[in-house]
Amino acid sequence: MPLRLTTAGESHGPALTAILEGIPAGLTIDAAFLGRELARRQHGYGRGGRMKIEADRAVVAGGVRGGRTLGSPLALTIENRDFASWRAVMDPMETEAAASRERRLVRPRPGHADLAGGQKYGAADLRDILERASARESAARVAAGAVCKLLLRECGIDVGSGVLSLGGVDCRAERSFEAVARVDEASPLRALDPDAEKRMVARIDQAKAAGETLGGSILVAARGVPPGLGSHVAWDRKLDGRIARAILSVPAVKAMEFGEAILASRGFGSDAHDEILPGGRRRTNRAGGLEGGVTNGEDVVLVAYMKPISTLARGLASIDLETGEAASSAYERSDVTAVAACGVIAEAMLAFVLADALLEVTGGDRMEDVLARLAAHRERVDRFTRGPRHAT
Ligand code: EPS
Repeated sequence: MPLRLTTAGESHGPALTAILEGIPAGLTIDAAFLGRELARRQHGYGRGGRMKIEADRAVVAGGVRGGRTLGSPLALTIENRDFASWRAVMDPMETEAAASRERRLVRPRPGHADLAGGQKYGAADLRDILERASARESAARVAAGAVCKLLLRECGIDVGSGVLSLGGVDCRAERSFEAVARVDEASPLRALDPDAEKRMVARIDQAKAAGETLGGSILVAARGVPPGLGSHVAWDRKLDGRIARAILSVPAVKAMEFGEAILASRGFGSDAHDEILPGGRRRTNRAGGLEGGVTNGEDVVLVAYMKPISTLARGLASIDLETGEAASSAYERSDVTAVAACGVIAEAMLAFVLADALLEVTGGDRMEDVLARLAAHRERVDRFTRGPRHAT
């Protein structure tokens, strides 16, 4: 696994950092593209006050010179503007006791990492947990994912997403890359169906008025993926498992499926599998582009399911860890929903795993080598599939 990604940083600390190691030398880094990806993550009807404070921008602090990667680890830093208001509580070296006491979290939110993290790390102040568990961390992943997307783009691979359902309102859309490519990026929720989107907006207004939150599902797809990424030979090399791990690591995502997996589980085999046409293309893509843990050349298509955000204005039954008594869960501020943002984060994670699997096949210290080896790989697979009569 040639690519490695580590992020660091707390939600109200000074900054978020991503270290991305394994990107070959000679990849052009488009700073404007990184900025656009971060802005996409901030966008979406139903986001809370924090997104009005932040204007996420990635500062490249390592691994790039004159706009081109060097082959060394990339360091990407995103400043937390809100840190200015939180310095007394969140300064890495010196905090103020009175302010920290006032901002202490002792009433864990069901669904968040608060209680489980507190039990694990023995945190007297659950803020020690929430600050890292906050989905703010995903900004660092989106910055690193944008670099992976730039690499994939040079290789002819595009990744996109669109909201498929929100708060029980479903889009009418086929599960394909085309559906994702049609999404209006400027629309309130980046939904796959503009009519359903209007009802989703109304549903968010309703939820907000009730102090509630909402979840939903997102269609994520990649086009141009060569056959042969991942492998059937060992459980931990199967690409479906690796993608699932990355997608389920996105905050609040509790389930995912490839292609039409849930529907397929209910019917006959003949309704589940993708018949093979001469040349290797498929009649359908119900498998979502993966068979045996290996890409088959069809678009990689998956649906990620996000639970409603766990910070509810109306509160939920919980406990006060100072008294041990029953209490309502804590609330400062939150998003009503972040399904649109979740899609952008899922894209970043899919881009990371695909770039990793691609580099396994191509190897290469330099982009030039990666591209030449990828072209040779695509040609060999094509010859193989067309059969010996077409071999040159
Ligand atoms: C988020 C920043 C957070 C939350 C949200 C995601 O900012 P703050 O905690 O300052 O309001 O808005 O995180 C959650 C919903 C959560 O429950 O942790 C972001 O940048 O995406």
